[in-house]
Amino acid sequence: MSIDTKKFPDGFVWGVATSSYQIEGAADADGRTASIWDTFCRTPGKVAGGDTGDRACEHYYRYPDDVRLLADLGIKHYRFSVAWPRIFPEKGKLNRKGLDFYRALLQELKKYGIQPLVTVYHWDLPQWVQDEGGWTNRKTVDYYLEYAGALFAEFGHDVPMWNTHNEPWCAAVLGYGIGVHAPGHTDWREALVSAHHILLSHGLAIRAYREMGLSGRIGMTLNLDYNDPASDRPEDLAAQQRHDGYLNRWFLDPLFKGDYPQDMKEWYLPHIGSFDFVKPGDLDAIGEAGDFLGINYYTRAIVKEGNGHPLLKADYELPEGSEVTDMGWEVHPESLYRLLKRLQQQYTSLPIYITENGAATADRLIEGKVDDRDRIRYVKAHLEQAQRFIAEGGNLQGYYLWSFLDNFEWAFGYEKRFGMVYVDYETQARTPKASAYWYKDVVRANRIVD
Ligand code: IFM
Repeated sequence: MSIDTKKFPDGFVWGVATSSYQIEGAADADGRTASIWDTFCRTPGKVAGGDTGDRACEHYYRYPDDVRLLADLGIKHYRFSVAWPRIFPEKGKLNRKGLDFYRALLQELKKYGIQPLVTVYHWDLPQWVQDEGGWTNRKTVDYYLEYAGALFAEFGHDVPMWNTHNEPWCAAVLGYGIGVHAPGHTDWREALVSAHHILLSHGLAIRAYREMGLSGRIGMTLNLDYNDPASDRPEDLAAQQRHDGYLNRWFLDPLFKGDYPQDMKEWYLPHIGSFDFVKPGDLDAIGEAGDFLGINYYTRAIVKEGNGHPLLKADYELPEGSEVTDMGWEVHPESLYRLLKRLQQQYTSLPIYITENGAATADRLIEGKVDDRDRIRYVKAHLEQAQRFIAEGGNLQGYYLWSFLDNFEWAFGYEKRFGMVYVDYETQARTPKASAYWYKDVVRANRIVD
Protein backbone atom coordinates (compact mmCIF):
# COMPACT_ATOMS: atom_id res chain seq x y z
CA MET A 1 0.00 0.00 0.00
CA SER A 2 1.48 3.34 -0.96
CA ILE A 3 1.39 6.18 1.54
CA ASP A 4 0.37 9.61 0.32
CA THR A 5 3.16 11.65 1.86
CA LYS A 6 1.52 14.89 0.89
CA LYS A 7 -1.61 14.17 2.94
CA PHE A 8 -2.14 16.11 6.16
CA PRO A 9 -3.39 14.24 9.23
CA ASP A 10 -7.11 13.52 9.43
CA GLY A 11 -8.88 16.37 11.18
CA PHE A 12 -6.25 18.93 10.21
CA VAL A 13 -7.91 22.35 10.37
CA TRP A 14 -7.86 24.35 7.14
CA GLY A 15 -9.14 27.88 7.49
CA VAL A 16 -8.92 31.51 6.54
CA ALA A 17 -8.64 34.53 8.82
CA THR A 18 -9.77 38.16 9.04
CA SER A 19 -10.17 40.81 11.73
CA SER A 20 -12.99 43.17 12.60
CA TYR A 21 -11.49 46.59 11.84
CA GLN A 22 -9.90 45.35 8.64
CA ILE A 23 -13.14 44.19 7.00
CA GLU A 24 -16.28 45.29 8.80
CA GLY A 25 -16.69 48.98 7.96
CA ALA A 26 -19.98 50.30 9.41
CA ALA A 27 -17.98 52.38 11.81
CA ASP A 28 -21.03 54.16 13.27
CA ALA A 29 -23.61 51.40 12.96
CA ASP A 30 -25.81 50.16 15.77
CA GLY A 31 -24.17 52.08 18.55
CA ARG A 32 -20.49 51.37 17.76
CA THR A 33 -18.22 54.15 18.97
CA ALA A 34 -14.69 55.00 17.84
CA SER A 35 -11.75 52.69 18.30
CA ILE A 36 -8.15 53.87 18.52
CA TRP A 37 -7.83 52.96 14.85
CA ASP A 38 -10.64 55.33 13.85
CA THR A 39 -8.75 58.07 15.66
CA PHE A 40 -5.36 57.06 14.28
CA CYS A 41 -6.68 56.97 10.69
CA ARG A 42 -7.81 60.56 11.13
CA THR A 43 -4.39 61.69 12.26
CA PRO A 44 -2.69 63.16 9.18
CA GLY A 45 0.22 61.16 7.83
CA LYS A 46 -0.41 58.01 9.84
CA VAL A 47 -2.14 55.80 7.27
CA ALA A 48 -1.23 55.59 3.57
CA GLY A 49 -3.58 57.58 1.38
CA GLY A 50 -5.48 58.83 4.44
CA ASP A 51 -7.44 55.56 4.27
CA THR A 52 -9.80 54.58 7.06
CA GLY A 53 -11.80 51.52 8.07
CA ASP A 54 -15.08 53.43 7.75
CA ARG A 55 -16.21 51.27 4.82
CA ALA A 56 -13.48 48.65 4.50
CA CYS A 57 -15.13 45.57 2.93
CA GLU A 58 -18.61 46.42 4.28
CA HIS A 59 -18.60 42.98 5.80
CA TYR A 60 -20.96 44.21 8.54
CA TYR A 61 -23.66 44.49 5.88
CA ARG A 62 -22.45 41.85 3.45
CA TYR A 63 -21.69 39.03 5.86
CA PRO A 64 -24.41 36.65 4.52
CA ASP A 65 -22.85 36.84 1.05
CA ASP A 66 -19.36 36.61 2.47
CA VAL A 67 -20.19 33.50 4.45
CA ARG A 68 -21.79 31.94 1.39
CA LEU A 69 -18.63 32.72 -0.53
CA LEU A 70 -16.55 31.03 2.20
CA ALA A 71 -18.76 27.97 1.84
CA ASP A 72 -18.54 28.04 -1.97
CA LEU A 73 -14.76 28.10 -1.61
CA GLY A 74 -14.87 24.99 0.54
CA ILE A 75 -13.72 26.71 3.73
CA LYS A 76 -14.65 24.86 6.90
CA HIS A 77 -12.88 27.00 9.52
CA TYR A 78 -13.03 30.76 9.84
CA ARG A 79 -11.05 32.95 12.22
CA PHE A 80 -12.47 36.42 12.85
CA SER A 81 -12.31 38.99 15.63
CA VAL A 82 -14.90 40.94 17.56
CA ALA A 83 -14.88 44.75 17.61
CA TRP A 84 -14.70 45.73 21.26
CA PRO A 85 -16.32 49.17 20.65
CA ARG A 86 -19.40 47.42 19.25
CA ILE A 87 -19.79 45.44 22.50
CA PHE A 88 -18.84 48.14 25.01
CA PRO A 89 -19.24 51.44 23.13
CA GLU A 90 -19.07 53.24 26.46
CA LYS A 91 -17.71 52.40 29.87
CA GLY A 92 -19.94 49.83 31.55
CA LYS A 93 -22.55 49.85 28.77
CA LEU A 94 -23.09 46.50 27.08
CA ASN A 95 -24.51 46.99 23.60
CA ARG A 96 -27.01 44.30 22.65
CA LYS A 97 -26.94 45.32 18.99
CA GLY A 98 -23.22 44.70 18.83
CA LEU A 99 -23.67 41.20 20.22
CA ASP A 100 -26.53 40.64 17.76
CA PHE A 101 -24.22 41.15 14.80
CA TYR A 102 -21.83 38.44 15.95
CA ARG A 103 -24.73 36.14 16.89
CA ALA A 104 -26.04 36.53 13.33
CA LEU A 105 -22.58 35.91 11.87
CA LEU A 106 -22.15 32.76 13.97
CA GLN A 107 -25.56 31.51 12.89
CA GLU A 108 -24.70 32.07 9.28
CA LEU A 109 -21.44 30.16 9.68
CA LYS A 110 -23.29 27.33 11.39
CA LYS A 111 -25.72 27.10 8.49
CA TYR A 112 -22.81 26.09 6.27
CA GLY A 113 -21.00 23.98 8.85
CA ILE A 114 -18.12 26.45 9.18
CA GLN A 115 -16.36 26.32 12.57
CA PRO A 116 -15.42 29.66 14.13
CA LEU A 117 -12.20 30.61 15.88
CA VAL A 118 -12.96 33.91 17.60
CA THR A 119 -10.27 36.43 18.47
CA VAL A 120 -11.34 38.62 21.37
CA TYR A 121 -8.86 41.43 20.69
CA HIS A 122 -7.33 42.27 17.33
CA TRP A 123 -6.27 45.85 18.03
CA ASP A 124 -9.49 47.91 17.86
CA LEU A 125 -9.37 49.20 21.42
CA PRO A 126 -12.31 51.50 22.23
CA GLN A 127 -11.20 55.11 22.23
CA TRP A 128 -12.84 55.58 25.65
CA VAL A 129 -10.42 52.97 27.05
CA GLN A 130 -7.48 54.77 25.43
CA ASP A 131 -8.69 58.04 26.93
CA GLU A 132 -7.97 56.48 30.32
CA GLY A 133 -4.48 55.41 29.20
CA GLY A 134 -5.24 52.37 27.04
CA TRP A 135 -3.03 49.34 27.62
CA THR A 136 -0.66 51.37 29.80
CA ASN A 137 -3.43 51.57 32.41
CA ARG A 138 -3.76 48.44 34.56
CA LYS A 139 -7.51 49.14 34.74
CA THR A 140 -7.69 48.15 31.06
CA VAL A 141 -7.14 44.55 32.18
CA ASP A 142 -10.45 44.80 34.09
CA TYR A 143 -12.20 46.39 31.11
CA TYR A 144 -10.87 43.61 28.89
CA LEU A 145 -12.09 40.93 31.32
CA GLU A 146 -15.53 42.51 31.41
CA TYR A 147 -15.57 42.49 27.61
CA ALA A 148 -14.17 38.96 27.19
CA GLY A 149 -16.52 37.71 29.92
CA ALA A 150 -19.50 39.15 28.04
CA LEU A 151 -18.40 37.29 24.89
CA PHE A 152 -17.86 34.02 26.77
CA ALA A 153 -21.29 34.35 28.42
CA GLU A 154 -23.03 35.11 25.15
CA PHE A 155 -21.20 32.82 22.75
CA GLY A 156 -19.31 30.39 24.97
CA HIS A 157 -21.43 27.43 23.95
CA ASP A 158 -21.30 28.22 20.22
CA VAL A 159 -17.61 28.94 19.80
CA PRO A 160 -15.28 25.96 20.13
CA MET A 161 -12.04 27.94 19.95
CA TRP A 162 -11.01 31.32 21.30
CA ASN A 163 -7.97 33.52 20.79
CA THR A 164 -7.59 35.95 23.69
CA HIS A 165 -5.31 38.24 21.72
CA ASN A 166 -3.81 38.61 18.30
CA GLU A 167 -0.12 39.57 18.22
CA PRO A 168 0.47 41.42 21.51
CA TRP A 169 3.88 42.53 20.20
CA CYS A 170 2.18 44.58 17.51
CA ALA A 171 -0.43 46.06 19.83
CA ALA A 172 2.18 47.01 22.43
CA VAL A 173 5.37 47.74 20.50
CA LEU A 174 4.04 49.10 17.21
CA GLY A 175 1.26 50.95 19.05
CA TYR A 176 3.01 52.39 22.11
CA GLY A 177 6.75 52.07 21.34
CA ILE A 178 7.34 52.75 17.65
CA GLY A 179 4.10 54.60 16.99
CA VAL A 180 3.30 53.21 13.54
CA HIS A 181 0.11 51.63 14.84
CA ALA A 182 -2.65 53.15 16.96
CA PRO A 183 -2.50 54.89 19.35
CA GLY A 184 0.78 56.11 17.82
CA HIS A 185 2.87 56.63 20.96
CA THR A 186 6.66 56.45 21.03
CA ASP A 187 7.65 55.49 24.54
CA TRP A 188 9.45 52.24 25.38
CA ARG A 189 8.17 52.11 28.92
CA GLU A 190 4.62 52.43 27.63
CA ALA A 191 5.30 49.59 25.19
CA LEU A 192 6.52 47.21 27.90
CA VAL A 193 3.80 48.18 30.36
CA SER A 194 1.22 47.58 27.62
CA ALA A 195 2.73 44.22 26.69
CA HIS A 196 2.57 43.21 30.34
CA HIS A 197 -1.05 44.22 30.74
CA ILE A 198 -2.03 42.44 27.53
CA LEU A 199 -0.31 39.24 28.71
CA LEU A 200 -1.93 39.58 32.12
CA SER A 201 -5.36 40.03 30.58
CA HIS A 202 -4.75 36.87 28.55
CA GLY A 203 -3.95 34.74 31.60
CA LEU A 204 -6.85 36.13 33.62
CA ALA A 205 -9.23 35.60 30.69
CA ILE A 206 -8.21 31.93 30.59
CA ARG A 207 -9.01 31.66 34.31
CA ALA A 208 -12.38 33.34 33.78
CA TYR A 209 -13.14 31.03 30.86
CA ARG A 210 -12.32 27.94 32.93
CA GLU A 211 -14.37 29.21 35.86
CA MET A 212 -17.37 29.45 33.57
CA GLY A 213 -17.04 25.72 32.89
CA LEU A 214 -16.98 26.16 29.13
CA SER A 215 -15.79 23.22 27.12
CA GLY A 216 -14.08 24.89 24.18
CA ARG A 217 -10.40 25.65 23.82
CA ILE A 218 -8.65 28.91 24.48
CA GLY A 219 -5.20 30.22 23.61
CA MET A 220 -3.26 33.20 22.36
CA THR A 221 -1.76 34.11 18.98
CA LEU A 222 1.78 35.49 18.84
CA ASN A 223 3.55 36.92 15.82
CA LEU A 224 6.93 35.21 15.77
CA ASP A 225 9.86 35.00 13.41
CA TYR A 226 12.96 32.90 13.14
CA ASN A 227 16.11 34.99 13.11
CA ASP A 228 19.71 34.55 12.02
CA PRO A 229 22.79 36.63 12.78
CA ALA A 230 24.26 38.48 9.79
CA SER A 231 27.71 37.08 10.68
CA ASP A 232 29.56 35.18 13.40
CA ARG A 233 30.87 38.43 14.90
CA PRO A 234 30.03 38.49 18.63
CA GLU A 235 28.40 41.93 18.12
CA ASP A 236 26.03 40.54 15.50
CA LEU A 237 25.26 37.47 17.56
CA ALA A 238 24.41 39.71 20.49
CA ALA A 239 22.18 41.90 18.31
CA GLN A 240 20.39 38.81 17.07
CA GLN A 241 19.81 37.69 20.66
CA ARG A 242 18.33 41.10 21.47
CA HIS A 243 16.05 41.01 18.48
CA ASP A 244 14.93 37.52 19.45
CA GLY A 245 14.33 38.68 23.01
CA TYR A 246 12.32 41.65 21.83
CA LEU A 247 10.04 39.86 19.36
CA ASN A 248 9.89 36.25 20.49
CA ARG A 249 11.21 35.52 23.98
CA TRP A 250 9.58 38.55 25.64
CA PHE A 251 6.23 36.86 24.99
CA LEU A 252 7.09 33.16 24.92
CA ASP A 253 9.11 33.12 28.15
CA PRO A 254 6.44 34.51 30.49
CA LEU A 255 3.79 32.34 28.83
CA PHE A 256 5.76 29.11 29.05
CA LYS A 257 8.72 29.63 31.39
CA GLY A 258 7.27 31.79 34.14
CA ASP A 259 9.29 35.00 33.69
CA TYR A 260 10.54 37.61 31.25
CA PRO A 261 14.01 36.78 29.87
CA GLN A 262 16.76 38.01 32.20
CA ASP A 263 19.05 39.34 29.42
CA MET A 264 16.24 41.52 28.07
CA LYS A 265 15.21 42.76 31.51
CA GLU A 266 18.79 43.97 31.95
CA TRP A 267 18.87 45.51 28.46
CA TYR A 268 15.54 47.30 28.89
CA LEU A 269 16.03 48.56 32.44
CA PRO A 270 17.95 51.75 31.62
CA HIS A 271 15.30 52.63 29.03
CA ILE A 272 12.28 52.15 31.25
CA GLY A 273 13.47 52.88 34.79
CA SER A 274 11.91 49.91 36.56
CA PHE A 275 9.66 46.91 36.25
CA ASP A 276 7.38 48.15 39.02
CA PHE A 277 4.36 47.40 36.83
CA VAL A 278 4.93 43.66 37.33
CA LYS A 279 2.96 42.96 40.53
CA PRO A 280 3.08 39.88 42.76
CA GLY A 281 1.04 37.09 41.19
CA ASP A 282 1.10 38.54 37.67
CA LEU A 283 3.55 36.02 36.29
CA ASP A 284 1.55 33.12 37.69
CA ALA A 285 -1.53 34.48 35.97
CA ILE A 286 0.30 35.01 32.67
CA GLY A 287 1.52 31.42 32.79
CA GLU A 288 -2.02 30.05 33.13
CA ALA A 289 -2.09 27.08 30.77
CA GLY A 290 -3.95 27.54 27.52
CA ASP A 291 -5.13 24.78 25.22
CA PHE A 292 -3.07 25.69 22.17
CA LEU A 293 -0.55 28.18 20.84
CA GLY A 294 -1.46 30.23 17.78
CA ILE A 295 1.39 31.59 15.68
CA ASN A 296 1.40 34.05 12.83
CA TYR A 297 4.43 33.58 10.63
CA TYR A 298 5.34 35.68 7.60
CA THR A 299 9.11 36.12 7.38
CA ARG A 300 12.49 35.75 9.05
CA ALA A 301 14.99 38.35 10.20
CA ILE A 302 18.75 38.62 9.63
CA VAL A 303 20.18 40.79 12.36
CA LYS A 304 23.43 42.68 12.91
CA GLU A 305 24.66 45.34 15.27
CA GLY A 306 23.74 48.85 14.14
CA ASN A 307 21.75 51.96 14.83
CA GLY A 308 18.69 51.27 12.69
CA HIS A 309 16.72 50.17 15.72
CA PRO A 310 17.57 52.62 18.50
CA LEU A 311 16.31 50.48 21.38
CA LEU A 312 17.99 47.28 20.23
CA LYS A 313 21.08 48.75 18.59
CA ALA A 314 20.37 46.46 15.68
CA ASP A 315 20.03 46.58 11.91
CA TYR A 316 18.36 44.22 9.51
CA GLU A 317 19.71 42.74 6.27
CA LEU A 318 18.01 41.33 3.26
CA PRO A 319 20.24 38.86 1.40
CA GLU A 320 21.11 39.84 -2.19
CA GLY A 321 18.56 38.52 -4.64
CA SER A 322 16.11 37.29 -2.04
CA GLU A 323 12.48 37.01 -3.00
CA VAL A 324 10.22 39.44 -1.16
CA THR A 325 6.46 39.93 -0.98
CA ASP A 326 4.72 43.20 -1.72
CA MET A 327 5.37 44.16 1.93
CA GLY A 328 9.12 43.86 1.28
CA TRP A 329 9.23 40.82 3.58
CA GLU A 330 11.67 38.07 2.66
CA VAL A 331 10.03 34.83 1.57
CA HIS A 332 11.70 32.19 3.74
CA PRO A 333 9.51 29.13 4.22
CA GLU A 334 12.19 27.04 5.87
CA SER A 335 12.14 29.44 8.80
CA LEU A 336 8.55 28.41 9.48
CA TYR A 337 9.82 24.87 9.98
CA ARG A 338 12.71 26.10 12.12
CA LEU A 339 10.33 28.19 14.22
CA LEU A 340 7.94 25.28 14.76
CA LYS A 341 10.81 23.02 15.78
CA ARG A 342 12.10 25.60 18.20
CA LEU A 343 8.69 26.08 19.80
CA GLN A 344 8.33 22.39 20.31
CA GLN A 345 11.88 21.87 21.59
CA GLN A 346 12.13 24.93 23.81
CA TYR A 347 8.63 25.97 24.78
CA THR A 348 5.58 23.78 24.52
CA SER A 349 4.03 20.46 23.69
CA LEU A 350 0.63 22.13 23.25
CA PRO A 351 -0.99 21.84 19.84
CA ILE A 352 0.16 24.64 17.56
CA TYR A 353 -2.06 26.34 15.01
CA ILE A 354 -0.70 28.61 12.30
CA THR A 355 -3.39 31.24 12.75
CA GLU A 356 -1.99 33.44 9.97
CA ASN A 357 0.34 32.97 7.03
CA GLY A 358 0.11 34.51 3.60
CA ALA A 359 1.52 37.10 1.25
CA ALA A 360 0.70 40.54 -0.04
CA THR A 361 1.07 40.52 -3.81
CA ALA A 362 0.48 43.23 -6.42
CA ASP A 363 -2.76 41.69 -7.68
CA ARG A 364 -4.51 42.98 -10.80
CA LEU A 365 -8.03 42.18 -11.86
CA ILE A 366 -7.83 41.47 -15.58
CA GLU A 367 -10.92 40.39 -17.49
CA GLY A 368 -12.57 39.20 -14.32
CA LYS A 369 -9.62 37.14 -13.13
CA VAL A 370 -6.71 37.55 -10.73
CA ASP A 371 -3.75 35.34 -11.45
CA ASP A 372 -1.96 35.51 -8.09
CA ARG A 373 0.51 32.73 -8.75
CA ASP A 374 3.10 34.28 -6.40
CA ARG A 375 0.66 33.88 -3.51
CA ILE A 376 0.07 30.25 -4.45
CA ARG A 377 3.81 29.64 -4.56
CA TYR A 378 4.26 31.32 -1.19
CA VAL A 379 1.51 29.34 0.54
CA LYS A 380 2.55 26.09 -1.06
CA ALA A 381 6.15 26.48 0.06
CA HIS A 382 5.04 27.23 3.62
CA LEU A 383 2.64 24.29 3.69
CA GLU A 384 5.49 22.03 2.61
CA GLN A 385 7.49 23.18 5.63
CA ALA A 386 4.48 22.74 7.90
CA GLN A 387 4.12 19.24 6.58
CA ARG A 388 7.80 18.52 7.13
CA PHE A 389 7.29 19.44 10.80
CA ILE A 390 4.24 17.19 11.09
CA ALA A 391 6.04 14.32 9.39
CA GLU A 392 8.69 14.50 12.11
CA GLY A 393 6.02 14.16 14.79
CA GLY A 394 5.25 17.87 15.26
CA ASN A 395 1.94 18.72 16.89
CA LEU A 396 0.65 21.18 14.30
CA GLN A 397 -3.13 20.97 14.05
CA GLY A 398 -4.22 23.69 11.68
CA TYR A 399 -3.47 26.42 9.17
CA TYR A 400 -5.43 29.64 8.60
CA LEU A 401 -4.56 31.56 5.47
CA TRP A 402 -4.31 35.33 5.88
CA SER A 403 -6.58 36.50 4.48
CA PHE A 404 -10.04 35.67 3.21
CA LEU A 405 -10.61 39.11 1.65
CA ASP A 406 -8.32 41.93 0.58
CA ASN A 407 -8.69 44.39 3.42
CA PHE A 408 -7.46 47.40 5.37
CA GLU A 409 -3.78 46.68 5.97
CA TRP A 410 -3.32 49.03 8.93
CA ALA A 411 -0.75 51.79 8.27
CA PHE A 412 -0.60 50.68 4.62
CA GLY A 413 -4.32 51.33 4.12
CA TYR A 414 -5.75 49.54 1.09
CA GLU A 415 -2.45 49.54 -0.82
CA LYS A 416 -1.52 45.99 0.10
CA ARG A 417 -3.61 43.00 -0.86
CA PHE A 418 -3.41 39.81 1.22
CA GLY A 419 -6.76 38.27 0.24
CA MET A 420 -7.50 35.08 -1.64
CA VAL A 421 -10.55 37.06 -2.74
CA TYR A 422 -10.04 40.34 -4.59
CA VAL A 423 -12.13 43.27 -3.36
CA ASP A 424 -12.99 46.21 -5.60
CA TYR A 425 -13.35 48.86 -2.91
CA GLU A 426 -15.52 51.11 -5.10
CA THR A 427 -18.16 48.54 -6.02
CA GLN A 428 -17.41 46.10 -3.18
CA ALA A 429 -17.45 43.28 -5.76
CA ARG A 430 -15.64 40.15 -4.58
CA THR A 431 -13.65 38.08 -7.10
CA PRO A 432 -11.96 34.88 -5.93
CA LYS A 433 -8.36 34.87 -7.11
CA ALA A 434 -6.57 31.84 -8.57
CA SER A 435 -5.27 31.15 -5.04
CA ALA A 436 -8.82 30.75 -3.73
CA TYR A 437 -9.54 27.97 -6.22
CA TRP A 438 -6.17 26.39 -5.56
CA TYR A 439 -6.73 26.53 -1.77
CA LYS A 440 -10.18 25.01 -2.25
CA ASP A 441 -8.51 21.99 -3.88
CA VAL A 442 -5.97 21.79 -1.04
CA VAL A 443 -8.71 21.82 1.59
CA ARG A 444 -10.81 19.26 -0.28
CA ALA A 445 -7.87 16.91 -0.83
CA ASN A 446 -6.29 17.56 2.60
CA ARG A 447 -2.96 17.70 0.81
CA ILE A 448 -0.78 20.14 -1.09
CA VAL A 449 -1.86 20.12 -4.72
CA ASP A 450 -0.02 21.48 -7.77
O1 IFM B 1 -3.04 42.25 8.40
C1 IFM B 1 -2.23 41.78 9.43
C2 IFM B 1 -3.05 41.17 10.54
O2 IFM B 1 -3.99 42.07 11.05
C3 IFM B 1 -2.16 40.74 11.67
N1 IFM B 1 -1.07 39.93 11.20
C4 IFM B 1 -0.33 40.36 10.05
C5 IFM B 1 -1.27 40.74 8.92
C6 IFM B 1 -0.46 41.20 7.70
O3 IFM B 1 0.33 42.30 8.01
